[in-house]
Amino acid sequence: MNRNLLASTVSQPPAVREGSRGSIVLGVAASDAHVVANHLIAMLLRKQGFRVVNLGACTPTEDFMKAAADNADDLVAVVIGSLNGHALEDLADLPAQRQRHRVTAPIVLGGNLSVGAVKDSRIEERLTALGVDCVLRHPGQLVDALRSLGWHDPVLLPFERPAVPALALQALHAQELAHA
Ligand code: B12
Repeated sequence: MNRNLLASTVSQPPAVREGSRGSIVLGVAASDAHVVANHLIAMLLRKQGFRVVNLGACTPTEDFMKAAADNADDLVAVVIGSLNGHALEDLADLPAQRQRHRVTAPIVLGGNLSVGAVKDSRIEERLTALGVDCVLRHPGQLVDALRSLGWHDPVLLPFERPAVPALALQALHAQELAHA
């Protein structure tokens, strides 16, 4: 097979801006004014090496999808927070807007997703039916969730480098020395 043709058929990871693990479009759902968790999550993600496009509170679904389309070249995910309990209503137009702006990146949702002390047990199922790919409880779960959604991390931060390969190499080296 022609080399160029072969290269073009092999799926390539998205181009990533220098010094970044990729872009994340972040914000809070349309009717929701709670900003504290949003600011903390933006800080956390930036510290973890992501480029964050933070749309802030009260962001209509269409704005999330427009920003996703504008940043599609290295987009890792669209991360939406919702605390006031109206996630289902706020994201009702997600299927249409996602299709309209041709967004293929995963949609991650987190926060306090339904109203009242007794939570709607079918909320995750309903949100998934709208096209939400992943529902999380805590922002600390984000990086692992992104990996499980198929994101290929271009950067391994020092504290994330697995210790096992280094130890395995040392053991192999010791074995080689013993047999020398
Ligand atoms: C501060 C506050 C407000 C402030 C917000 C100020 C501002 N600009 O941010 C004001 C006074 C404006 C407000 C208004 C309202 N609020 Co209010 N508010 C709170 C309060 C006291 C704290 C929220 C907060 O900032 N916490 C700090 C952050 C860091 O923690 P957190 O929000 O719990 O987030 C954690 C997780 O949820 C999760 N998380 C959050 N977002 C995301 C996103 C992702 C992607 C992920 C993975 C995880 C995640 O991670 C965080 C860390 O663990 C909570 C009660 C409480 N004690 O939690 C109520 C609360 C959120 N509010 C509530 C309500 C009902 C309202 C109002 C509807 C009240 C009213 N009748 O007007 C309005 C809604 C306004 C609107 N349009 O959204 C309810 C929601 C209930 C529900 N969902 O069933 C709560 C829980 C109070 C309650 N017990 O009833 N509120």
